[in-house]
Amino acid sequence: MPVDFSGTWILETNNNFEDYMKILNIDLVTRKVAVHLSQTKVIIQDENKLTIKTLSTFRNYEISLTIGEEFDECTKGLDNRKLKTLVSWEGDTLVCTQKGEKANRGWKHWLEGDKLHMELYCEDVVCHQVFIRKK
Ligand code: VL7
Repeated sequence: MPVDFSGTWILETNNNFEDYMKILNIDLVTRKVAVHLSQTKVIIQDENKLTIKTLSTFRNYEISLTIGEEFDECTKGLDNRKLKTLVSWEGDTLVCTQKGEKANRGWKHWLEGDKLHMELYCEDVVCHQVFIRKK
């Protein structure tokens, strides 16, 4: 039985998000707004299918994918890049690689106790976010 990430998760800490946005060339005005946003993740996991919604009052972003199958991702409303994206399991961690213009780009999700962790990385920058489950 793989880990089930399904649920609604509220952002609690957001370490280094500013540098992650910078490395993606997000403009200053957008960064100033985005860095303070309350973000909510809605994750629906059904066997090898995954939908992840990242919601905020400013922008929303949604992906749907099959674990283990590469797909075309366009980060519309974020940095607007085209990526070849693959999400797979490494033990109980969901690991995503996003091949495109930027090197070493991707993210990871894992659970620790009742918290959802996420690492967002690009080039030499790592952003670490922790979410608590919405009651
Ligand atoms: C997606 C944003 C910074 C632009 C707006 C910020 C709006 C709310 O990739 C992500 O999640 C994965 C794994 O859970 C699933 O797609 C994180 C948010 C990162 C990057 C770009 C700033 C403008 C934040 C959408």
